[in-house]
Amino acid sequence: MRPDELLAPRTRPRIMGIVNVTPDSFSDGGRFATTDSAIAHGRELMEHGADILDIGGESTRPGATRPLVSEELDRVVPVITALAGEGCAVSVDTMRAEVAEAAVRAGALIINDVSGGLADPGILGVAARHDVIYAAMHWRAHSTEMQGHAHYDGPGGVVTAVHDELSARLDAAVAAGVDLERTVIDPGLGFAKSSDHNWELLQDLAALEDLGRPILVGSSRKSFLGTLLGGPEGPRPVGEREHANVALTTIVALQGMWGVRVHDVRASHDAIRVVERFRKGQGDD
Ligand code: PMM
Repeated sequence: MRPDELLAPRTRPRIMGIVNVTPDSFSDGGRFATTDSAIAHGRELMEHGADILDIGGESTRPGATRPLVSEELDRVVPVITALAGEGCAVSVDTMRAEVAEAAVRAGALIINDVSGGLADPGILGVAARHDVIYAAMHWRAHSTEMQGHAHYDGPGGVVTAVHDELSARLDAAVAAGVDLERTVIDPGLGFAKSSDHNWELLQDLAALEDLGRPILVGSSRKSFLGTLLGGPEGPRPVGEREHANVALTTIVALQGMWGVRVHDVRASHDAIRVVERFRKGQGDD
């Protein structure tokens, strides 16, 4: 698979299946922490309909402490080597230039940088030097402090701020030599955002379209779904948010977005098939 094929227009969103090789991810922490279990999980997600496997070795859950670079490399590189070697389209979820470089050498086709180049600007140079896609997410600060940055007081609120800050990240990427045609943008649900901010962004994803780039959305198992579904006893637990996420996949697919980043690939794949069939109109099968 070439990067161009991953970006080519298509009638349904790409499914990016999440493979977190971390002991402490908020949603699946520890379950796929070993190389072998992560590879097996990646294969299973491909069978369930994933188009891309997003492999990450750093948890970005609120308050998480960062792993050493060497730890992150040890977690992701063997998994990427194995899965890319089997022909899977692999994305690396990292904010670090050194990890991105090693991941691309191991076969990753996408650098998924949740910081949009803010955490380690050298990552933009890595994307520029290699023939890969650079996915820039909206981000303001590392996990330990990000919720203190959830303020969007300017005109247009969170949607305008995310639009303008992503636009600036694309400018920075291009200035570093990244081909704009090889970029993807992501509103960064849950990153320096309150629940209401996430809903406002979901309601107005189309506002990001004038940046002219494919849009990736990651809502899977995030706490704003737990808040929505929770009751007096507290938020709905992480493992019981999937049905709500499938509803969001449906909404995102109906809006014609480029991709969804999800844990339960089969569930979102089913939703996307429903949207595709629904759109075909009567008379087709
Ligand atoms: N969310 C998480 C991690 N990486 N990458 C992109 N592009 N978009 C996201 O929304 C995103 C991401 C955090 O979720 P996880 O801990 O369940 O992987």
